[in-house]
Amino acid sequence: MKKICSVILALVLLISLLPLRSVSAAYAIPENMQWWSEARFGMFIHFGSYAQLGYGEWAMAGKYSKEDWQIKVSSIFNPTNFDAKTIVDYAKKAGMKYLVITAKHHEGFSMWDTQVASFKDYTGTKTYSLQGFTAFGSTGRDVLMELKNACDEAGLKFGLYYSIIDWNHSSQEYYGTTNFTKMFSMEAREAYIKDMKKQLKELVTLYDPAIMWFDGDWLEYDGAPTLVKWWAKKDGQALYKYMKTLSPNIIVNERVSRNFGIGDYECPEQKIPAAPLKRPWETNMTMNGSWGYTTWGEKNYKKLKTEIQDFVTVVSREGNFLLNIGPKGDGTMDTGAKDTLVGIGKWMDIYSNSIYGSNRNPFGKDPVWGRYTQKDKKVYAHVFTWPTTGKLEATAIAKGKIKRIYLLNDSEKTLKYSVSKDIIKITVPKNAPDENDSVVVIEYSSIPK
Ligand code: H79
Repeated sequence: MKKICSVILALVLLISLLPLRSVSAAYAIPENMQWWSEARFGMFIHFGSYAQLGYGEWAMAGKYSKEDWQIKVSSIFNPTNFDAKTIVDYAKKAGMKYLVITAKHHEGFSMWDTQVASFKDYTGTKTYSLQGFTAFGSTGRDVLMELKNACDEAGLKFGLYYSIIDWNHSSQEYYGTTNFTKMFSMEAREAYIKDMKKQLKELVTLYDPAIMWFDGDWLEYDGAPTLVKWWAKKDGQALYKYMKTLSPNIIVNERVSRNFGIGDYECPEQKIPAAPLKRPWETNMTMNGSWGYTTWGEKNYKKLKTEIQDFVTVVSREGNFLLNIGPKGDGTMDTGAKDTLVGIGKWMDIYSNSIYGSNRNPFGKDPVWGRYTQKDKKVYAHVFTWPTTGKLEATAIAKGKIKRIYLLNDSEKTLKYSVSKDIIKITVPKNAPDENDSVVVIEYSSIPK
């Protein structure tokens, strides 16, 4: 009896010491976010009157009065070469499945024909919007609707960005880079929040966006509102609820009031988390360090390799990638943006099966040579550094039965391999099939639950 007991004890000990190699369980994805979670890749567009200065979307901050900015910048905004179809074509060819464009950024210029009375110029007579304040818009052009229509036609989902802070609105003013705006009175605060909600209702009614992407909420404040800390957690919770009453299936990011767990997903900005987060997430990133168009950004585009590997890294941690373009003042994209989109598209043409609908790295830790994604019974080995030895060492899913191993760019041909313990040694060609990320598919016939 004693002997049996100690054998059992030894067995239990042994099992508990074995490395955990089962497929990691992901968080549940709600029904309305299913498409978003499978999409994995979207286009962010920062476009507003600031684009013509080539100084980014923060160009107004601390440099122009409301009046100056309105007259010298917004009133002459004339993006005559803006062509929604071209932009959506580039997005689609890149493999992007959704698009989010700035309806209103911090400087407060409405890119749609808002009828909410308090969004006015400094004289209080003209509506401060593309249609109410520019010759371009007064002819009836509506760049948001043009994009929405192009998206519908191409089968992309359409989303809008909306800034909670508003450097132009009469309720508040720019107040430095820690608080961003300051309210003039508590009554002004109440009235602004009401009007902001009216604008959001307009946006939902006009464009029926699939995503509402908030920003300008940085206070992370869980207290009673003051003139400086005027946007608090409670306001974010109320805003989130309000959006769902306007449109039950709309997807709302966490920036209704960030870092309180509100909203449908987290949005790390310009960074990739080291591991999957505890709920759905999306990294938003620039191609060149700038959101709104900048002259210096034009010469500062990241390498295609970096873009593709960042994208794959995000997907390997079960995130989405929202990659930004900042069209120029005339509405056209610069060469760097176009080249990047075309380059990613060429890679996606061959490798997108390893991206759409795929899950996190089932092993947790990244392999030394790259990343893993997984979908159904396939583990995709994304090889950033191709082996010089002709052998790739990959991790096997414990007790999984391997069916076949092949290159995603040449799926007819089977690769030779051997398995020892949990290491699969795969014989691969001498040269990397893709200089940015080659994908080896390890297909299983069964994977234990
Ligand atoms: O819309 C884009 C940015 O304008 C907005 N979010 C993305 C999606 C944003 N990014 N960071 N911030 C807002 C917070 C402000 C950061 C700042 Fe600065 C750093 C303010 C002052 C220093 C960046 C550099 C903006 C102005 C100078």
